[in-house]
Amino acid sequence: MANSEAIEKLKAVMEESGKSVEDIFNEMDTDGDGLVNGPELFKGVKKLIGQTLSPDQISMMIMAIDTNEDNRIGLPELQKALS
Ligand SMILES: [Ca+2]
Ligand SMILES: [Ca+2]
Repeated sequence: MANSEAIEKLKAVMEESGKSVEDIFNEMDTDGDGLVNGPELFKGVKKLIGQTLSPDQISMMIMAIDTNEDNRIGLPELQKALS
């Protein structure tokens, strides 16, 4: 599965469940530090869309979403990716 597909699926899950980007973000940010890191994204994608991504796919997805290059996904970055 390509990253863009994972992002599209997240969007679909969000729309179908009536969740906001913020809800999705908070579900992924399990340690509550306001950023989603690799392991959190891996678990979040697995939980939300039922897909197990490889570490490479997770890195690529972070690179695609991460605009300030801190290797973490912030809420504004996820909002941009899912809008
Ligand atoms: Ca976190
Ligand atoms: Ca970032």
